[in-house]
Amino acid sequence: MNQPVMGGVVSINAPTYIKHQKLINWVAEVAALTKPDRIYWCDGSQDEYDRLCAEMVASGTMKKLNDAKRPNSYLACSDPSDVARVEDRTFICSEKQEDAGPTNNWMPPAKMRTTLHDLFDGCMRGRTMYVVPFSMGPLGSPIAHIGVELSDSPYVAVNMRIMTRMGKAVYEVLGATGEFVPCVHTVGAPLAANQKDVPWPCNPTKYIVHYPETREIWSYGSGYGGNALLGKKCFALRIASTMGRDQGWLAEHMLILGVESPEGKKHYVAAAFPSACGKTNFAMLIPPKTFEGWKVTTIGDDIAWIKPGKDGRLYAINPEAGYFGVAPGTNTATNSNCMASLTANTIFTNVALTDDGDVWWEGMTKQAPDHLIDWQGKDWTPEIAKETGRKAAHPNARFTVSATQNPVLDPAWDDPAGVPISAFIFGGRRSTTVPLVTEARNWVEGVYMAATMGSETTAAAAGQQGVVRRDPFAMLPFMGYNMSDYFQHWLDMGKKIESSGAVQPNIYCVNWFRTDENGKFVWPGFGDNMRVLKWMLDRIEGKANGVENVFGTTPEFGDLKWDGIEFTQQQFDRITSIDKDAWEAELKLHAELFDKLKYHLPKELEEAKAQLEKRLAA
Ligand code: SAT
Ligand code: MN
Repeated sequence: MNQPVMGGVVSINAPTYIKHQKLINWVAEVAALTKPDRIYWCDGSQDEYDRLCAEMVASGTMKKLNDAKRPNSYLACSDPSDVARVEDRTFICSEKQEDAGPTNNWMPPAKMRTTLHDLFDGCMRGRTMYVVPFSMGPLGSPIAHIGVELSDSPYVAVNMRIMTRMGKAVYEVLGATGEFVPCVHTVGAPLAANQKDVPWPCNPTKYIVHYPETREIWSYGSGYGGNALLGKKCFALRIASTMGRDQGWLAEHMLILGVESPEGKKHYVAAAFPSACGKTNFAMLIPPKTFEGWKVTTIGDDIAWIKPGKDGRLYAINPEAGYFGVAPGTNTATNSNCMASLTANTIFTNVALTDDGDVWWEGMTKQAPDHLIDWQGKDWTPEIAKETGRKAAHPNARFTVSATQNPVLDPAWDDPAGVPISAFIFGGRRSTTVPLVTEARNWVEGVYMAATMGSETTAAAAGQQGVVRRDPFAMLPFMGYNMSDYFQHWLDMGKKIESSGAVQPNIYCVNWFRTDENGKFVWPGFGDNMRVLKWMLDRIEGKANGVENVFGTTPEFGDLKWDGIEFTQQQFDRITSIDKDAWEAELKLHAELFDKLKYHLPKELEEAKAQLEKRLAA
């Protein structure tokens, strides 16, 4: 279906199975602006995936890994300047600035449209425009929503096939008049006649733009992850959060996991952590051996869409169909389910290549191979690393893999009805101050905890790493509207559940990341997080004790199950102690945040803060 240029105007030639004239017109309009050489309509088939990958191998964008080692898998290495989301280039262009709020970059839509019009004019010259139809959520589910991404990156097309339900069947759901979110993406690197392409085209100028009112996404200049796979953060969080505000549901930066006790009692919990804080590991957790009979299963590892059910409870689906997870640090000890998922049919981005055509990243094995080609294509040896500190894999190197390869995928992961949520967990990366686990005494206190969450920044976003920033609900980079209105939306959801007579999910705040005087993590994390999870579930079931303190309810040492680990009361105190001075300083930061968010800031949260301060001073 590759169509040649005809008289300078590309032939649209939509497949006859597409009945949606508005969609076809929109594709024609974008093609007229961006001026690709060809339009290719993706059908989502395996054949097509294999063909596009083979083309990218031929063009140098990807390397095929050794089939004997890792069948049907590829390595793509990006331009060194295009390795993470670009938050300072991400815009929410609502009509009114206060609707984007103080945490988002904003520009009036009309002004942004003019800027983008100039940038997109001819931006796909010399390239193919891929039409990528996708469903976020099970095809045809009442909770799912459809998007169509037009992109000049074949890397985007194949990644979207793994990350979403992508292909021809989407057009059946759309019919002649169905709604879809239009997403336009370009790497911003048009090719002149006979100009040779580079392996990873991109542009130093970047724009990741959302128009919440018209529900459109325009992305310019990057081929990487959340900047380019527009179903993910752009649609499933930024645009979906505004849809959720308008329609009474939640789009959250949360993993969803199922936990089953030895007695066969099952709960689902949703947990929000900032990018690169271990959501994928938590979602695939393997309980310690001594937790015989406990089972953890995955619904999703990054995003949750949560809607009230007829019974008043909250039901969650994973809108995605794959995982775009952080590779470095992943190994058979930290996440053996993940390692098992990655044995085949995986796209790796920015990891290192071994001499026998496999992949490697820091932390994959105790001992690094003697020689590698690093993510920038340079020779790498442990000696070179020692001397220069150069990493073999980029710290934000990723894998893209289908959820169906996860050995602990929950049987309900694809259930259009979703799963009922018993608890919400909010966690940041904090080397000090925040204790291991705290249960909110009520919904408002829980919303306060989530709203004031702080976290040390990671490599998932361009910019300085390791500095504490407020990251409310782990949604700071992903909010599609005013953060204070979002807090209000959460408070309203709580009231709605309460008035329906259903039990509200418990809310917990956790911190796996407190360090000792040598900067080493005190809590072992990973599988041992099961100990905290079990306490939460026992609390929900009314079977576990805790003590009330200034912030909420916390377990004492004896309230957690310690079989199979040497962890002392002293170590426990280290990660649960509350340092009054540190908390006074912390509350000042909450005050700073609230001052920034004062427009529409819910009174209940100010009251929650005042009560906290009173208790802390007592
Ligand atoms: O680059 S992504 O946004 O897809 C990953 C992340 O930052 O969570
Ligand atoms: Mn994420």
